[in-house]
Amino acid sequence: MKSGIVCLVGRPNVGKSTLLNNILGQKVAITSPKPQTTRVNLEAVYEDDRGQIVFVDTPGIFGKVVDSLSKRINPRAEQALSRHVDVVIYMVDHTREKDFEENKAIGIVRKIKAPKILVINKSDVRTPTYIVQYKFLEEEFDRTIEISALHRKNLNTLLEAIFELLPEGKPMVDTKDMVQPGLNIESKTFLAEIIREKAFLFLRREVPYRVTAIVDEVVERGSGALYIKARILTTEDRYKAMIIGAGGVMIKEISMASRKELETATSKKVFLDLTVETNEHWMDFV
Ligand SMILES: Nc1nc2c(ncn2[C@@H]2O[C@H](COP(=O)(O)OP(=O)(O)OP(=O)(O)O)[C@@H](O)[C@H]2O)c(=O)[nH]1
Ligand SMILES: [Mg+2]
Repeated sequence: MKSGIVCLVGRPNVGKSTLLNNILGQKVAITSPKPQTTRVNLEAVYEDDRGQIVFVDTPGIFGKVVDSLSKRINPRAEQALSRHVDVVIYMVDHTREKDFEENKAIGIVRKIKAPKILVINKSDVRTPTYIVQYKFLEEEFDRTIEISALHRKNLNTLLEAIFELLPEGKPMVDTKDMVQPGLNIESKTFLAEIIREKAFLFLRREVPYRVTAIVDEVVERGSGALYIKARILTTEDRYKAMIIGAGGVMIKEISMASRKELETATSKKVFLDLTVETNEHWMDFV
C-alpha cells in the first residue's frame, strides 16, 4: 500500500482548504472568500484501499506582510514544507493574474525536492482566465491537473496522481482510536474555528483580521443538547463595537450562523453563549 505526507500550498484564497474538505467528504478546515482564512497548519487523514494520505493544509503564502498577524502566519507554509513531505500540491487560481505574490510562492516550492503536482483550481470559472500564465509552470512539475475543488471536479484524477507519486509504506497514523478523519486539533479548537469562519463571513474590511474565537466550555446537558460557551476576541474597543453592531445585530447574525453549523458539526442541538471581548494580546497565542 501507499502512504505519506501531502502538503497543500499556494497563495491565499486559491481553494486549498476547500479541496481538503471535499477530498475528505467532511468539513475539517474553514473556508471563506477572504484571503488568509487558514492560520495554522492543519493535518487530516484520508484513507482508502490504495493507502493512507496525511494531508497538511497550510495558510496561504502572502505577498506583502504588513501587520503582525500575517507576520506570524506567513512562515507557516514554509515550516510545513521544511518537515518531511512526500508530495507537494501547489495550487493556483487561474482566475487571478500570476503576480509578485505567486512568484514568491513558486520560489518557496521550487526549493522542495519531493514530487510536485501543479493543481489549477476553479476550472468551473471560465472568465477571467490567466491560465496561459500558469501553463508555463507545467514543466517544473511531475503532473498538472485542472480541478474544481468546489464542484468536486477531477478530484479522483488528483487522488490517482497522488497515490502514484507516494512511496510504498505502512500507514503513518492509526485512525482507529481517532475521531475520523484524524484531525490534529482538539475538538474545542475545531468548534472555535467554525465561529471564526462565520465572523470572517460577516465582518468587513480589516475586522476579520483583528479577531479570533475561543471556546471555553462544552457541556452536554441531560437532554443531549450541547451548551457551548465561546468568546470572540478582538484587539480594540472600536472593533468590539463593530462586531456587536448597532443594537447587537452583527453578533446576532454571527451567533445564529455559528449555532446552525455547530449543530451540523456535532449532530446535536446547540445552545451557544457567544460574547465579544477586547484583548490586545490574542495574536500572541495564534
Ligand atoms: N468558483 C470556485 N470557487 C472556489 C473553488 N475552490 C474554492 N473556491 C472558493 O475560493 C474561496 C477560497 O477558498 P479557501 O478554500 O478558503 O482558500 P484557501 O486557499 O484555503 O485560502 P487561505 O486559507 O486564505 O490560504 C472560497 O470562497 C471558496 O468557495 C472552485 O473550484 N471554484
Ligand atoms: Mg485555507
